[in-house]
Amino acid sequence: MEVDNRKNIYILLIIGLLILFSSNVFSQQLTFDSLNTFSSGYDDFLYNQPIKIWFNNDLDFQSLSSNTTFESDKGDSLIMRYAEGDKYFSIASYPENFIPLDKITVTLGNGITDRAGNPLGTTHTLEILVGPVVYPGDTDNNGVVDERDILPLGIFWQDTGPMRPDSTSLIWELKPAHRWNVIRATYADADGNGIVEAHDICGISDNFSSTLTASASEMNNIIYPLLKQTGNGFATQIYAALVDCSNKGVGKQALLDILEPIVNKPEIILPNNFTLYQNYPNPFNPSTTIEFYLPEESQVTLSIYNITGQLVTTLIDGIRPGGFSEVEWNGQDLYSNSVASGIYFYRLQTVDKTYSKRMLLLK
Ligand SMILES: [Ca+2]
Ligand SMILES: [Ca+2]
Repeated sequence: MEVDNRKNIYILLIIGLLILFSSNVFSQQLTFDSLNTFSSGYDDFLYNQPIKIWFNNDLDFQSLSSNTTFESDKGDSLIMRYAEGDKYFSIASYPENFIPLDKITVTLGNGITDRAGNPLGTTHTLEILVGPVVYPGDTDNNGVVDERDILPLGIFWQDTGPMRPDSTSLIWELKPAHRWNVIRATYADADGNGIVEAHDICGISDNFSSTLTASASEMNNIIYPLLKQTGNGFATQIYAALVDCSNKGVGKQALLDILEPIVNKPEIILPNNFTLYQNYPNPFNPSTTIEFYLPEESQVTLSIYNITGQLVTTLIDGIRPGGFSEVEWNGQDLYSNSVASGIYFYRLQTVDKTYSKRMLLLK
């Protein structure tokens, strides 16, 4: 009899505990958990997948939609998606992909509750970066694959970063990528294997445009920094890798022709004198790059003038090291106003000499 009574007490106790749990007496505060995604370990999101925002409990979606805001820096159309009984909701881009390198800001208001009515309590602001996309071989990310794309291989030679999800494919299509520390290095990894090395030359070779567009002076600007950065070994290695690349179109032969003289004759003949090169692109809109060569460290001024000889802006006024230098002009005057279409002159002034060239801004 006494045993039966004790058994009944235990059963009542268990039922009581079950009631307590089911009425949420012990349920937790709602907390934001993580941006728990496919890309864990990286500080950005791929542009073609939704951003998932996780909590510790199932969400009350009515409270969610009225307490959450989200916006995009680059003009992405954003939509919120959720499903009943989930601990997360998603932010996706409408219609399909985020704009590369966009910043999405999501604010989780303190009025969000879980399905048991527990509030979030504090507000969270999440800034989420979207990753870049890479066209294999366009290592300077200017939309064209040409000999200029060799240069980033030299600049970022042996740099490492996250592999692309579709690593090693060189097919000419947008490839989602994770950002490297230096964003420009992301594009230099043409094959997406996580290191800038000799095989990346094949991305340039496979997707080479049919036109060689760099002038001889620009070639100096491609070759010289390559050697300065890495020595002749760089050229030898990418030349050897290039020999093994597939032979698509004119790219492989064009690149072999460019690299052959470097491999066989490592001494590059540098200009003896101050040299001011033609800007590129030209005509341009809205910005263009001006390059010059100084045989030694020099005091220089580089200014832009309009057709009537009035000063538009000064881009450089100071001491520059010997070697090649470049500066970009964004088509703005001293007061950050965009200037009108027309002919402009750029003038490089050293202590005892002046050089000038003209260029065309075409809007
Ligand atoms: Ca390019
Ligand atoms: Ca690579």
